Amino acid sequence: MRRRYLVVLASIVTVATPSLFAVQQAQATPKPKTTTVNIPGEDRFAPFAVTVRVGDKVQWVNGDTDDHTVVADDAFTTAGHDDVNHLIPGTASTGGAGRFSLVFNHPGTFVYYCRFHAHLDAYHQPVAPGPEGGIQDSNGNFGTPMMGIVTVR
Ligand SMILES: [Cu+2]
Repeated sequence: MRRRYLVVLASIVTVATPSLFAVQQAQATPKPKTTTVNIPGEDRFAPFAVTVRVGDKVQWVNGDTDDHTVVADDAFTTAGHDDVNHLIPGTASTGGAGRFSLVFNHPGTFVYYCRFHAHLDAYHQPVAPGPEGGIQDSNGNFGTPMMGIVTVR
């Protein structure tokens, strides 16, 4: 009687164990997602800030007629992809929206800007280029650099 009980118990453990591991693995590694940052028909990234998980992809889609860039040489960039300097052609160049994507493999902050419509100042902060191509508000100020932030958790 006792021996039969042990055999039944061993069978349950053998059958149940693999499915328990499968459930734990599914929870530990969620399927990677793609988050899109659009460039509308003006000099900005929309949305300005996105938050993704480790392993996710961020895709930039340039729907503007002008070319734009994704540049990251910022001292505060910690999520990888330092020294990115990538041109994303506008619709006037290629007839369709240019695309560029990066996969983020560790947590941190990815601060980026467009080198045509912003640059870094002496403190590594993105600033608008001014009359040469900045976004001028109704008061005549060039205060909005074309930049964005990806936070990777
Ligand atoms: Cu730009």
